[in-house]
Amino acid sequence: MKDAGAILTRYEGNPILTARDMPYPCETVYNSGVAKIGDKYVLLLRVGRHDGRSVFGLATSDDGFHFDVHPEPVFRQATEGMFKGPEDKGVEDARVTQIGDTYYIFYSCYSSRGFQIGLAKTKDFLSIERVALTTAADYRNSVLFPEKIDGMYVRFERPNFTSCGGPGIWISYSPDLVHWGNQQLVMLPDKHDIWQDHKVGPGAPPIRTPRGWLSIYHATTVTMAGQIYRLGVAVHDLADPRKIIGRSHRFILAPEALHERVGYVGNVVFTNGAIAEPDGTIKLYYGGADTCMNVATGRIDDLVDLALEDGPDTTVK
Ligand code: BMA
Repeated sequence: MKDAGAILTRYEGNPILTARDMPYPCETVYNSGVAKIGDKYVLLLRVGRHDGRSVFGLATSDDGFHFDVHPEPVFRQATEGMFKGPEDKGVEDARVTQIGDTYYIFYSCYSSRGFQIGLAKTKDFLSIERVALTTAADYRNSVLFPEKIDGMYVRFERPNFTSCGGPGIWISYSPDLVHWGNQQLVMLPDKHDIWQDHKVGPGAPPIRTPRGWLSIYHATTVTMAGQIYRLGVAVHDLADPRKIIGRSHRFILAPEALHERVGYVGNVVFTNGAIAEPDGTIKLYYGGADTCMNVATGRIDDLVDLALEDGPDTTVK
């Protein structure tokens, strides 16, 4: 069993994208959704512009490490219709799940009323179509499972409210991706683990493994210098992902490099997606200090081993 801190290896060329690499003016580029179209790696970038709002940019790569950035943003706040009000302060933190040849994107619609989760879809990331507002305010993020379970689409979601034991991960189900119901709490901050005692939320969309759904999630604790964002791992039952059959008491990634510790929001590593490769490795993409994009690699089996070693989660009774 590898030490938790040795499971992921940071790419030596990090950060892979910064504002200086962008072909249009921006302050930050981070928290990107990820996908593969054929052999091409795709990042749907969260790009912070000089009005403080975020838009989505696009970057593509042949190797997953060196990215070319599309000359213009590909998705901006809505200027008409149902999404206009909810996206008044921009669009943030895309999470991408491929089902068939369609890529579904859950993203945060940000306004003075808080956050709602929007659903959009695309086949090429150049033309992205809005589908639905899938929550009321105030929900920060959602990740869609890549397949139906018992005939229903499934997602993890994180409401912003702090009742029910703290900001935690919930599950919900949908027959059509638009209407979501049967919400249930599945994971809470663990009061015994300092690094994840304040907030937990979904990170990368779940990855199917023979031993369960691998969930890489974000977790925080509060310090005198604000919250520290780290990444943790859990494994959920394949047939019923409400059951967490393993959750590690140790984190797999913490702010360490200077560009992860210093930036727009310091001491943050935050993931919106990972690519599971056919050889059993993973490329985990993550924002550093809400300012730049990074990637780390590891073995899926090592992450699953780590989560299962500490046994089932007991934070939700
Ligand atoms: C979360 C989200 C993320 C951000 C993180 C750290 O609540 O807003 O987009 O990376 O805070 O600031």
